[in-house]
Amino acid sequence: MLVVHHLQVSQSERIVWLCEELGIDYELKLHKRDPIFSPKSIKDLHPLGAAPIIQDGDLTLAESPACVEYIIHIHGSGRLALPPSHKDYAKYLYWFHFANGTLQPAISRLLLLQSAKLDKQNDIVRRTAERMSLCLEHMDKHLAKGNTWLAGDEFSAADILTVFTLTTMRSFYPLDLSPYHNILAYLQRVGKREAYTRAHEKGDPGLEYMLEGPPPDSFFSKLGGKL
Ligand SMILES: N[C@@H](CCC(=O)N[C@@H](CS)C(=O)NCC(=O)O)C(=O)O
Repeated sequence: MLVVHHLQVSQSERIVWLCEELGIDYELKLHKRDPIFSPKSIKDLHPLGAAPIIQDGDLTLAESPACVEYIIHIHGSGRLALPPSHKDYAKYLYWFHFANGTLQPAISRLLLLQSAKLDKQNDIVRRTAERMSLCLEHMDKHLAKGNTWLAGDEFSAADILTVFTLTTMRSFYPLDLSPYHNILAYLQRVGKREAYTRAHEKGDPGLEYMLEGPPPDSFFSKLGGKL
């Protein structure tokens, strides 16, 4: 049985969502942050102690895109991955890798700089914020060109990898998506997917849905502002 370790309020929500979209059998193990980083139960599973982590027989695997590809190809008969013969294969590949190669690092850098309490006018802070805006404008324009989903007409693993950065990650860094109307319409489509709602209720029951423009409540403030 495939086991999915989900650190609550984290990017491992992607793997829960993937399993729900594929409708496969899996065992979900929930882990709570302690108080912000991984608890010992996650650290014991993998040298880096970061979620997601999946286990399948003797295999223990980390890294979101690796977990996604493994589950799709080993347990999902290739569903939600566009094959090389598909007309939108290159689009699929691009957005699949954009999620963890560009978008998530961009917001993570902002989060780090926020923690360093640098002035907003600091050159590095300004350039990093501009880079984030460029990423969002790029995605917004892509969605405006009639792309219902990131790879075109078909919902795919590229969407599953991307949505965390646009939603739950904003409770760590207060990104305002209000100017990006096409991203907001896209997030509304995501919110209507039953598998997304099921994953949310199983993985993070009680956590607000962060599908609207203004930044959601900060995760840190929910912890009483303490690190
Ligand atoms: N590149 C990894 C990053 C994994 C990662 O940093 N996960 C975060 C959750 S958002 C985590 O486990 N943080 C807690 C910690 O590092 O202690 C992936 O895509 O899976």
